[in-house]
Amino acid sequence: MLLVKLGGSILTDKARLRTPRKTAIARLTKELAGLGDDLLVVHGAGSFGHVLARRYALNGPAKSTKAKGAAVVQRDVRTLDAFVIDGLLKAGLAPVVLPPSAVLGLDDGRVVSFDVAAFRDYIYQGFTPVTFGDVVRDRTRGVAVCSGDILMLELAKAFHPRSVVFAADVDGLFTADPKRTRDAQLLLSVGPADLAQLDLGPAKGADVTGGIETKVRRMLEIASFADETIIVNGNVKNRVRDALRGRIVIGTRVVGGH
Ligand code: IP8
Repeated sequence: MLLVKLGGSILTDKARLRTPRKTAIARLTKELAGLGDDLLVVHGAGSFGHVLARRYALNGPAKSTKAKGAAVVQRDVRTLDAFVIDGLLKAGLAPVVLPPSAVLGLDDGRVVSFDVAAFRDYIYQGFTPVTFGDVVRDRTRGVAVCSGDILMLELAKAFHPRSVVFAADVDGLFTADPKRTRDAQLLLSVGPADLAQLDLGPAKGADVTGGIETKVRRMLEIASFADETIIVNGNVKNRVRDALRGRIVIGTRVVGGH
């Protein structure tokens, strides 16, 4: 089993509301065809999710007014998902959409239900399940934002993938933000003990689903359920494909406490 997350920053222009990067989506979806193993695809929300989720305070406390904002963001992330599905169909795969709003429930941000059988059954039938960052029901908050990273963790726990690949818009994890610090060094591997080396300060314009620290901690947990976990640059042609094929590529290997 292979598990990939296509980050929202490569699929969309994160600074412009609802702006897909269509060429990148077409190329990346093509890279996911012909891998010779079952595949689960997760993608981020990018500017189809984060901008309005913040504006409508969808991660905040329960309020009767949240439903309308949530419905808009749910529609928007499905719009982005449709571009991904289109690409996967053109690449010759049989994608099936399993939206978190339908298959996952939270309680104060923690997963309390997840319909893993839907994923298992579709895989068995030869489909490629696709899911994404979404707005879902939450027992405490009414509704809440659910990052695609949460789906990555649930799927890793359930399927113990051979390979997990995170496609980012940089080469991997760095000692500092590579977009702001010129001498930031790429980390070839990161484990729980390396957290202290990272400059985990609040990133500018951090996602509504948390900053880099939350993401790295979750990746370490995901890595503990997989044989190999790597963060690679999805903007570089064939890097995601090669990483999923098990080739040695530039990136940061994530080593969880097995
Ligand atoms: O981009 C965020 O998912 P992510 C989901 O995978 C929304 O963190 C709706 C902002």
